[in-house]
Amino acid sequence: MTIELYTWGTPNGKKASIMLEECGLDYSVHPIDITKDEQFGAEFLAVAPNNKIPGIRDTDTGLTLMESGAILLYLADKAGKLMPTDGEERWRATEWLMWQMGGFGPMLGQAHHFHRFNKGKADYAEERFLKETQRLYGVLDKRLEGREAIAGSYSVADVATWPWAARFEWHGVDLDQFPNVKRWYLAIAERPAVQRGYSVPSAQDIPMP
Ligand SMILES: N[C@@H](CCC(=O)N[C@@H](CS)C(=O)NCC(=O)O)C(=O)O
Repeated sequence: MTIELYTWGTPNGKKASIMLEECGLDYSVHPIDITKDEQFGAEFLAVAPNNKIPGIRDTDTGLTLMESGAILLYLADKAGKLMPTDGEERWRATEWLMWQMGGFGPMLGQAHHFHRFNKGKADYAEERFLKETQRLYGVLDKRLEGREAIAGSYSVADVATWPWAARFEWHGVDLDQFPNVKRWYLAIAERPAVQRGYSVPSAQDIPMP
């Protein structure tokens, strides 16, 4: 196996497994059960010192990497796939990958924390993160108007963003209100590599709006 993937069944973990499937790279899966604090174990910390999944080790080179955005760029580079090599599309893919890493991930994650798991404990936080989630979906919907994929053609930007959109029920989003996102979401859900990658480390059905 070329890539050892340390992961769990969350959006950030699924980004990496979907990317590995899309790139057709050989990989082995090491489940890190974050509900049992396995992310604090020494073996995992040697790969991902921030104690958050996903992490990878490339057995060809010995390189270890944490941070899903960096992992996607590394795999794109290694396989020569899903990252435009030049021109505006390259920078759009980079821009929207950063948008996902800084917004459409952290904000949605906070919405899950306050709205789904700790409802009623902090009204201000619930309202703030649900509102921010709606705003981010509006931005994505506008970006996808007249486009099949975020950067033009399917890229790391879509691989990063899609698994978070798959949690639409958790952050209280009705995809019918974001028709371009819904069309994009359903098209990507049809991809065999996405279906395989979504079921890592264990089988899971893709949520359907
Ligand atoms: N910025 C990181 C975030 C990773 C992250 O938040 N991972 C979560 C699961 S989605 C985790 O491992 N949480 C365990 C913990 O917080 O202890 C990335 O994109 O890789």
